Amino acid sequence: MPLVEKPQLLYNETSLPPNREIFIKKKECSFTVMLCGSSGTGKTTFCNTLFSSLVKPPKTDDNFGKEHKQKEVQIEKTKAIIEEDDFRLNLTVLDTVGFGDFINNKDCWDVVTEYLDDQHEKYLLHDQQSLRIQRKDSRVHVCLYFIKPVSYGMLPLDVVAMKKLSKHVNIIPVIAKADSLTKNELDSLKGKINRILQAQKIDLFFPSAVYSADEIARDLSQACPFAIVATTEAANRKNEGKIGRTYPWGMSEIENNDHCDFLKLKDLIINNHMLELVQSTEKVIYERYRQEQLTNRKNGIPKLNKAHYERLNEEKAFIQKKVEEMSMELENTFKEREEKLTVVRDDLNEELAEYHDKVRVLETQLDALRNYKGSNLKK
Ligand SMILES: Nc1nc2c(ncn2[C@@H]2O[C@H](COP(=O)(O)OP(=O)(O)O)[C@@H](O)[C@H]2O)c(=O)[nH]1
Ligand SMILES: [Mg+2]
Repeated sequence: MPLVEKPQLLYNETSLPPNREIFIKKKECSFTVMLCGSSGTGKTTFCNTLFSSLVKPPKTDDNFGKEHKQKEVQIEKTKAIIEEDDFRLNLTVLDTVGFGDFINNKDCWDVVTEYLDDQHEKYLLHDQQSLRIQRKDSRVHVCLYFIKPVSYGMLPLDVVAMKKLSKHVNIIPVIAKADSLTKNELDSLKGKINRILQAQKIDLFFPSAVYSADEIARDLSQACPFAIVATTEAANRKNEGKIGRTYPWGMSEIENNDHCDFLKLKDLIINNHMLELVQSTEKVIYERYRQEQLTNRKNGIPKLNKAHYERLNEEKAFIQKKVEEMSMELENTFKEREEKLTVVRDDLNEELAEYHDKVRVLETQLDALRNYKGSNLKK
């Protein structure tokens, strides 16, 4: 797993939470963010833009298309230490490489939900140890789900995957590459996505007014799904103090609320609600996992994961096949025996019929003899 210690700054400032003094007294905190969406939706670019640093290496000609060589979704972990003044953020970024990239994407969220649960499980096991100070926390605090900027809304995969993931992690939907849509298209797409999310009762993360002012929290909630624009090319970044993607006809500014919701999302994740995301993971998501596991599992029995299920299913399929083979074999043996017995029975019946004929002939001969003897005696 790559560790980028003090990654190269993209513009001369970092993006650490300004409310960090309330956040953590020990001048250090760990934050894990997951980026979920298909390749090319701009996950890497957005992550680097959000943390203003080259946290994840952008695609090069060498690693281009490597995600398409894998058979299954892979969770790629990158760690970075971002420091500002006295504060240190231990950042972990998880990329879901290959998610939604296959022809058949059925169950591709399983790898992700399995990973999320595994981290809860590790924490649960550490929680049950006597020395809890040493416990490591690899739980994921937020998952940004990247939706493609297409006018029809969301793919069925997005709906199902978000529904599944929302039970395991704080989920925030984002509309990737918002600069490829006009304002009207973007508004209409947001409306469509919100209607689908509500109809499907997908449980998203919404900021509460406890961590920021009432209106800010409301404004952030209303901006969901967040339309984002991102760039890492230094040349595009500072144009008269503006950061954005430049086009021959103008610039799509990243830090302009009229162009996209990047600043709002940054407010939500870093500036005002990072602590809320961490606490919601602890108090809602982990607590739900803990209760579920401790009520459904006997003490000391490890959690069954996908590999276990697969092994159990394989064993079940093997036994089923064996039983089917044995019953087929038995049926064939019965059939063979039945056929042999029928042949023997038919032979015996034929023999019996022959004997009957012989008896009948003998009886007629006997009758004839008796009649002959009777007529001779009368004479
Ligand atoms: N138009 C536009 N292109 C973007 C944006 N973000 C990223 N890209 C481009 O999309 C391509 C794929 O981005 P990348 O971050 O590697 O996607 P990933 O595969 O999801 O990590 C790159 O060429 C980026 O420059 C955006 O907001 N708008
Ligand atoms: Mg990437």
